[in-house]
Amino acid sequence: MIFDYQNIKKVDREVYDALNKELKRQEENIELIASENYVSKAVLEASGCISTNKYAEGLPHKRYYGGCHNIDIIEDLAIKRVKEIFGCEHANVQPHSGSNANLAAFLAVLKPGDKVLSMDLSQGGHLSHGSKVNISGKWFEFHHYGLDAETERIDYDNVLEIAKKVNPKLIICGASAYPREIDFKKFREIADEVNAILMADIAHIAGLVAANVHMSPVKYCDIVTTTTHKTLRGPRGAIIMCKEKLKKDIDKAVFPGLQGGPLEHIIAAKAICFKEALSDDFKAYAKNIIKNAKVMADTLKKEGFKLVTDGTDNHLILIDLTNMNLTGKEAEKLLDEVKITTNKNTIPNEKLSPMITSGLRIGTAAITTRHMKEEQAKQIALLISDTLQKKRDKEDIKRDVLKLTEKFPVYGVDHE
Ligand code: DSN
Repeated sequence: MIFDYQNIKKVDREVYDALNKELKRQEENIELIASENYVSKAVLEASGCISTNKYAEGLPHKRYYGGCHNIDIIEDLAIKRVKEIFGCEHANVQPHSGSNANLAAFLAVLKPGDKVLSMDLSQGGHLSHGSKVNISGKWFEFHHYGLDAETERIDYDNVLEIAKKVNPKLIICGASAYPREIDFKKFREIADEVNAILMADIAHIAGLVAANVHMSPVKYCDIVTTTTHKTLRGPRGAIIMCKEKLKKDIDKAVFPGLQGGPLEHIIAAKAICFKEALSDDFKAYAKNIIKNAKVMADTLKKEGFKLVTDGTDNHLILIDLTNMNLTGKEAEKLLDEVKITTNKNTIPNEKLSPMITSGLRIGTAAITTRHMKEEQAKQIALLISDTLQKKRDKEDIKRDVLKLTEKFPVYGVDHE
């Protein structure tokens, strides 16, 4: 039994107790962290399966270890399914994480000191896209584009202007906190004008792209990286897709360039996630993620909240709290107290530190997995409003949260 943990209980009571508490938290809380989701029981089972025992350095059928024939079947399936979902020419399913996938992509096409253009972290970009505290920012010369001050959207003319000035070897499109559709075709045109390689990091929107409810970057980009655990709803990990011409460089960069043995149990879980993502159910799921986000955004606006870009096209909403006399840190804490889980986030032209922030990021991937629909999305937005605008007693709100999550179980199993 997947949540039985009887063996863990026998060996390690402390870990067992913490796992049970975490199971209870995941069932009871409303999960709104835009980068989180709940995997299926099949994906969960594979994540803890016997493939964890196997070394399989190399690629299917070209390994540095014996006994890999069963592992090869699974990794072949994962690669085949990625190609089917996204229509890419080549896929490597071994990166342990999104940051590793990005670093491997850099290793494949850049030399230390090369120039790269990406979205600024404080405007919605990602740490591994050249932040000074990350290896990417230390080893490469990163330049950044931001958002238009008025619309808070990507200004493609401005990106082109910066690209012409900087002349980067690589341009990265893709973000961690951008609520609007990204136009990958426009990025291709910009990259072509300055003769740059184009890479998309679609970690946040991969599930939406897989279900064809967001424009796909695959046709336009030389390299596409993504984590597998956000809207794609797979295990914690990542993949890299690329054009045939970069296949060898990407594969060599992942191993032996950056990683050793692939996590074959996680690759099994990825293979299952990709099978799930090919289903009609998943397509309906991705549509519902967006519907729920739109209802939540509209309700929050009616309740007086300012949203970055005034709404959303995808799974996430970025609330600008500057008119609420609240910081992101305070809002996150208030919501935590009523069992609604979110994260503080910088907003465009942020005045506060990343540990405080003026924004709050929320996303609908996880609530949609537990089959919540527009009615519940609206209810959750009202619960957020009640909490942050202190309209009702906290204990009262918490009771409503518990009632709601009880009606929409995640795994539907008892915890101690
Ligand atoms: N840390 C992830 C997020 O929350 O967006 C990105 O990797």
